[in-house]
Amino acid sequence: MAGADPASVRWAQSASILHSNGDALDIAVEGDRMVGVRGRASDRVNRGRLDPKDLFGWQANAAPDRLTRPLIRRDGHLVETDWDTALDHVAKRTRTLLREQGPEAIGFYTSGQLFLEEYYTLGVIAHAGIGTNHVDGNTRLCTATAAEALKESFGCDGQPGSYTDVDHADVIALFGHNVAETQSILWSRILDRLAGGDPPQLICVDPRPTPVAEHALVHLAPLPGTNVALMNALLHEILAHGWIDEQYIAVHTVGIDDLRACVADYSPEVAARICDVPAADIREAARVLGTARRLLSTVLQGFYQSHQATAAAVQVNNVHLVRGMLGRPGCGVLQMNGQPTAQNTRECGADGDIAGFRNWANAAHVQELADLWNVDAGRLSHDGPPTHAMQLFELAEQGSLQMLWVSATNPAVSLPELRRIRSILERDSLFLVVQDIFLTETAAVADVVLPAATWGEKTGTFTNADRTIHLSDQAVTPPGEARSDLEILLDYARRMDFRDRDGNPLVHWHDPESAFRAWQACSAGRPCDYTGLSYTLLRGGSGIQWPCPADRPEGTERLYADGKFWSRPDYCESYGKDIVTGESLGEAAYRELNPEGRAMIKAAEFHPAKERPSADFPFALITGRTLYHFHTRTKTARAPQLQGAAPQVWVEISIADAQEWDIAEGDLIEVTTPHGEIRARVRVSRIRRGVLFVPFHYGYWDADDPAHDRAANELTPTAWDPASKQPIFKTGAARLRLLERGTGPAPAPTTAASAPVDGSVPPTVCANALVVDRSV
Ligand SMILES: Nc1nc2c(c(=O)[nH]1)N[C@H]1C(S)=C(S)[C@@H](COP(=O)(O)OP(=O)(O)OC[C@H]3O[C@@H](n4cnc5c(=O)[nH]c(N)nc54)[C@H](O)[C@@H]3O)O[C@H]1N2
Ligand SMILES: Nc1nc2c(c(=O)[nH]1)N[C@H]1C(S)=C(S)[C@@H](COP(=O)(O)OP(=O)(O)OC[C@H]3O[C@@H](n4cnc5c(=O)[nH]c(N)nc54)[C@H](O)[C@@H]3O)O[C@H]1N2
Ligand SMILES: [Mo]
Repeated sequence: MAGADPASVRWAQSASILHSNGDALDIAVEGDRMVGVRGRASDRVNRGRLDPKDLFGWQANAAPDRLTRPLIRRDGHLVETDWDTALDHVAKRTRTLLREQGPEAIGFYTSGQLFLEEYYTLGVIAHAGIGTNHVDGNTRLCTATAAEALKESFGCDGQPGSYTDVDHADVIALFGHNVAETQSILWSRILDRLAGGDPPQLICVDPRPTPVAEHALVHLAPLPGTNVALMNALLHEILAHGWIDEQYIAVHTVGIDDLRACVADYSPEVAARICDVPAADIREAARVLGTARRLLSTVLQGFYQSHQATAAAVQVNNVHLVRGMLGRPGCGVLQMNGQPTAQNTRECGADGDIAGFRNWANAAHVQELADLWNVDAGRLSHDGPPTHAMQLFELAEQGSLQMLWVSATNPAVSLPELRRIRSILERDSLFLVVQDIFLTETAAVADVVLPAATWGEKTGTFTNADRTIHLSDQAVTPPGEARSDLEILLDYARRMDFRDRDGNPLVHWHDPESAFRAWQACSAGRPCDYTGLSYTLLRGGSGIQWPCPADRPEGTERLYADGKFWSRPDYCESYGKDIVTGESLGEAAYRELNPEGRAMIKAAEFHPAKERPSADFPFALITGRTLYHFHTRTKTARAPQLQGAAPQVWVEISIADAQEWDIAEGDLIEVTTPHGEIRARVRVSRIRRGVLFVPFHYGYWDADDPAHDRAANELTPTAWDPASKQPIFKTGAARLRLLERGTGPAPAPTTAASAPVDGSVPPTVCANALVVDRSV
């Protein structure tokens, strides 16, 4: 808040929008300008702490290149226009397509970064207004596997654990989760425990030397794509030693015999060969997991975006089920979220689910929604779940999807195999609407660009990874003519004149609070029950964890404390799938498997990935994040402290591989896969041998460097997990070629998993003094 006069500052309540941790903060406002942020000490999640992205990222709101007017494509160029022209054009195209092709010509691709009220409105417009099943979010790239793993094990989405489990656990196991860089405040909470009187033991499963790995008692660094083999060996050891809760298994679960039979074949030696991890380390990790008294596990993209994603994530749930470690302090599973509001996309049915964790395959659930919205159930029923993102793009490629409305996501950088994605987005047969705050790589090829007001400029609620709901108040006026995503959707609904069965407006709310109330009605009686909440309750104190039914407005800390699951056949969100093939089970099979609504132990054999290192492509390629940037950097590149700390793409390589290939810190290399190539400077790090890591933050819409040769997704394959349909960003094969010797170190941070082995690289500084430029 440097530069501001404390006396003239007012504070607006909010929470972080740059990760899923849900760190509560207040935005400082002077006049009508943001001048800083401070953590909210009263909040259960962060107790006042903030991470670097939160401390500096808000500056992007005031970037001079914000979109301030709608744009429309004329004669091949995007030109400024007014809202009436832009939205009438969109509404007219919608009506023409509905008349000539039907609802399935229209699709929506949204985000994990809007607010709950916006997703609910979008879901109602798409499903009940248009009647299309083509609705998904970038949550497909992010937490589709989290949701799927929860449905497969517990019958329903919903995080069993709570962040307070960190305070009680004696073992914390992190599976493919670099929490130190991606949820730094949760990591601070773990560091507090490590520095305290009764420190927990950490288990880390990650091929990179993350800060978590450095603090771990056991660090397992498997070859990418082999998580299932490793998990099966851990379960093999746990079962073989009888480190299980027989009573819990007998009373609360089904499926233990299948698991026993399956993991019998996965001795630590077998897994050691597949994963290239010492068998002794697997034994030691299994002992720690098996003898923990209070075990907390977290799972994230190292599992969700790797080969056999759902199958691997479900095995973590299995560890907790066989050990009876759920619903008690310190005993939790967090199938993590990544984006700040991903949980809400899922709850509201703006992704591949329907609203309120209802089951699309259960006619009674579809009827409930039809009754609530007062529309014909026939409009909402389909013979499959909502279309997944990769399929949306495939339909556009084939030409049957002719209008795609993209909100708050940048697929031209974040989807796999970008060469193909670009060609789809640029197709003449696709009418592309992009709703964003900047002219991104995706917006640049749109037919209509709608300028959104964002976090801090609009009011709404969102829910973090441990089910904590926060209110985010409007702090300042949006720039120019930018409008909140909710206002844009409401205006579109008015222009489309969507009506219910009685001829009344289908979307009958008019602002955030009335949208929230509409959602509350939809959530009533479902697991994500919000009926006990209100904006008033959420204002002033701490965030609150759902379920919050009317008789429990203080919320619920842990799920399944009573050993009862939301998995009864009539109530569950999904009838489940074969977690290896992805085939749906169907109602009859589910009723037979789980008539009483218990937790389900589901086993999975390991199968090797299709794309893996070979003579032509000798390295395993993985991609991911760094501490200082958020995704495609539309916000963090506009905060000088963050951009300065990680200004340009790099590629991490192990010491042994660097020696073998005669490559040194700072050299420029070309990385090639069967799908494309990029150029990047080399960071020699302690990453495991045989693996290259490239951060995916660096797109190609950059005035200083507009080339298509640095985005990690030039390299990734069009491939997804059969059960969750989440794209596989973390199991590929690559080769490299030296282009030019370096003259200095790679532009990679020294402070985290990308730390150099070369001690002479100057340390990364993320300036902590902040100067507000008052001249703008
Ligand atoms: N700083 C920062 N924080 C963020 C974000 C951001 O962009 N920047 N984004 C947010 C979002 S949306 C998300 S989804 C989360 C993601 O948070 P994380 O999942 O923690 O981040 P990633 O870097 O994608 O991947 C985590 C780790 O997976 C490991 N990994 C790769 N392949 C494998 C494998 O096959 N097996 C195993 N066991 N591990 C593997 C990588 O080495 C990496 O360290 O972060 C959130 N927080
Ligand atoms: N190779 C590789 N690819 C990956 C991943 C990986 O690990 N490796 N991770 C995947 C994951 S987990 C994720 S979550 C995705 C993220 O991928 P994206 O969603 O494409 O990334 P973002 O940069 O967060 O894009 C969000 C967009 O929304 C805009 N925006 C921000 N706030 C608002 C708002 O309030 N309203 C509107 N309308 N727009 C707004 C931003 O300017 C930005 O353009 O990437 C995925 N892609
Ligand atoms: Mo994500």
